[in-house]
Amino acid sequence: MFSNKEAFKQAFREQLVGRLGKPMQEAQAEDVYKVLGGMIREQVGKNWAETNQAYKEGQEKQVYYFSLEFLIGRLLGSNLLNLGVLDMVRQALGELGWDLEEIEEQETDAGLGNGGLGRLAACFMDSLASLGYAGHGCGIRYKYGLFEQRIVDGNQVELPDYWLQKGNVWEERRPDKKVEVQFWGHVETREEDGRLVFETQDAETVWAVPYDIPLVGYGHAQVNTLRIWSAESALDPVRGPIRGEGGYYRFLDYNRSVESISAFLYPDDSNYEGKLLRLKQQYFLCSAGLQSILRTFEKLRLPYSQLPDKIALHINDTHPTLVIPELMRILMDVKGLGWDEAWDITTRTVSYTNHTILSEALEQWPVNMVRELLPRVSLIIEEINKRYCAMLLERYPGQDIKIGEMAIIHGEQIRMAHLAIVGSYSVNGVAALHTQILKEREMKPFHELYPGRFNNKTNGIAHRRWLMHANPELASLYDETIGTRWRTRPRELIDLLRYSGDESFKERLQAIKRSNKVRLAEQVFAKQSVRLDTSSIFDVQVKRLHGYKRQLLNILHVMHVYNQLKHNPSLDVVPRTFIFGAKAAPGYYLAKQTIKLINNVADTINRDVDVRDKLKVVFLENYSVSLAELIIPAADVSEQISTAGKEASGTGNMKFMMNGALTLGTLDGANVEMHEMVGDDNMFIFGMKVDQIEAYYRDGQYSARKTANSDERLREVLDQLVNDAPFTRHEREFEAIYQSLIDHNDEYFVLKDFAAYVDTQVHIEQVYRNPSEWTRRAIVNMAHAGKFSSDCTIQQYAADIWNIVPLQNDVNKRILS
Ligand code: 26V
Repeated sequence: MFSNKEAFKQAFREQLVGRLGKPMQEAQAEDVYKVLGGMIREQVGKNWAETNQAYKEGQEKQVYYFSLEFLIGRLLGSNLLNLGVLDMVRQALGELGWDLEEIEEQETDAGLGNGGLGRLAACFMDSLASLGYAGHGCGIRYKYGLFEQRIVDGNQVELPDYWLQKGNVWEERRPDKKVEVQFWGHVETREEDGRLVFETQDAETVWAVPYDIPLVGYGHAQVNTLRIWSAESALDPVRGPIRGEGGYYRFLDYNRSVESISAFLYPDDSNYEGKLLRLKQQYFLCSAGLQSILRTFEKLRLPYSQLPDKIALHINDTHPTLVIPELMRILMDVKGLGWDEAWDITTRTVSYTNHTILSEALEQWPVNMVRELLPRVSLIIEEINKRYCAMLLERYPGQDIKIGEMAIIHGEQIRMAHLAIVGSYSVNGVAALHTQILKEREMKPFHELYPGRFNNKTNGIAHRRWLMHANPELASLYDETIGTRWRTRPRELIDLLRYSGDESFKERLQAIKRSNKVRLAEQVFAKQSVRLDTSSIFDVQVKRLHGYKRQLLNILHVMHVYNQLKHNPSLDVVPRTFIFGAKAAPGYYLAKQTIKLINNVADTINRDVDVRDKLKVVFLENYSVSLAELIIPAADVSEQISTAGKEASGTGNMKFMMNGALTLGTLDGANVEMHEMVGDDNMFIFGMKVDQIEAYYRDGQYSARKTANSDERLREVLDQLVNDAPFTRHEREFEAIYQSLIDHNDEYFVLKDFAAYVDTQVHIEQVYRNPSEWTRRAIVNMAHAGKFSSDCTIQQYAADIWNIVPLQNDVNKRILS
């Protein structure tokens, strides 16, 4: 049906009419979306079934990526692209009077993630499938994804994101594959044939029901699976325990409480809270995922000692760390293996990625909570800790403090990162600098104990979504200029370097940037009634709102630019548009205040006719994957300005680079590697380095107040946070921000880096005045961005961690046959 355009049109018409039960002319965009999605889904189905059949034979080692988050966004466009029918379908629909972009917009984003960590998981799924690896995702089918953000009077208001309201054409519910997950109860032990047997009594059992989403690769026939789990009550309404008077209502109440396990995604990605429901979610995912994986493995009829040869289990941060004790439990209690053998298998199967060193985000679960909710798993964790500490004691006799620091259980808390390190064979950081900090500081004693276990895998992004799909004009220009091989070998983008002096190529790039800016400006006007000047510099910071990401530094600079223009109206500046997009955790007061500040500043500036042609500020509501796809291709300047040492990698930085924006950044996360590739000339680096920051944290010599007092520009903007003009709507409105900077001594060195930031912004303006030079720098960046394709990252995970190879060609052929 997709072999040629006419056949597609024919099939499409038939299906649309069949679905509508009325003439085609009456179809709405949503109908078209549903029909098209259904057709794609059906087309994929055959290859999916064949792939699963091939995998069942057990030749390929399977990777399972466990993650509490998969921020996949929309699938229609990327599926069309990966199936190689995007252009044909766009044309066909056009001939039928439909605009594909409008159809794509009918799809609700699957926002099952907070930010970088969840989006990375989604990019990895794309690369695994596109490179022909047998790699799958294992997650939770949250009924509500990350909240929808509304801005009301400048404040963030959170609305539930009921993304499934209009149905989900991609998923397949698989009730036949459901498994039981147990909570609560108590453990009884008895001896059987000289072995200790553990049994959990009076546990509460819930159903985990999987929904499968096909993962289509680009240029590969095989289709992998993202399996997301939903919690359902296992109570029998007829024979179950809840009967009698009021029984029906209690039955419904109970069902709802079970369903709450997969009801929503926790929206705080930077602050750990020991919430029981979150622990339930984590165990639910680990137990359900493992059971289904082991069921598949058992069909191979191999001994469990071969599990590590056939299966790799990867945990995305510590959130799914319970995979480790849960695998131990199943191997021992269900499969009858002894401790040593189970431990050997587990630690040869599990690998772990660390995504943050922010101490406030490190997970620790109260021993008591785990003991009650997961009594058997808790015994296993205690045993792991006991054996591990005994080993430490042997190795470090008399060093009790060190052993306490390294223990898994300490002060009645289970430190999940320690459990993840001890129970896995590989621990990786997500950028070179981050890994170095892990090895030399944060996890130093572990690195000394297990030197071979630590490694770096710098993050990457799916260039198919972030370049080919988000910026099709740019992608076509590349095809024309260097051929199409970069689409599957992104490092070949390096060939663009040859055109860095080619003026006609530069002009075409500039035209594409302009048209992307126009596209964004149209949307901004439609949604927020703000008119953007598309010849101004689009200076963009889009990412979660957090103190360490320093949106505050950005907005203080904007305030300063405004002040300058007010003091000196004839000042010759390059017109600028500052664009923000960010969601704040609902309980993070300072982050929400920062959003309010940005909106106040935007309001004041955008209304002021004095600066009308020079300055605009917009805060884009509800930043999401699909909004990112619109914003990033339109950016000139990419703001990556975290306090050095705090941003593990960043992935937005890579998306902007790939779309030809120049980075204004600190030497943090993957910025460091970008800088190594493109050099000082092609990036705007400023601010303190990790070592300097470290030194200040150590010796306590930093005085924010002194820094503020010695800089008139800072005094002025700080004053404007609390005085009643021009950005505040009432006196002391931003007192809390002021206090965080002055009274609490500016934890993230916003004031310390202010001067350097301002200078660098001036430098940016100078370079922008020379379009040819600006574009030359953009080309250098785009040419080097191929290294940041997640294809490269996944190849390294495959070779160094998972020990897998791509599907053999004959399997591919069979799938196609
Ligand atoms: C942490 C927590 C803490 C407990 C409550 C729920 C929750 C949910 C998510 C997270 C994740 C925080 C870690 C994270 O997102 N790290 C980001 O990972 C990106 C991908 O590796 C990386 O590029 C960013 O620099 C890093 O901040």
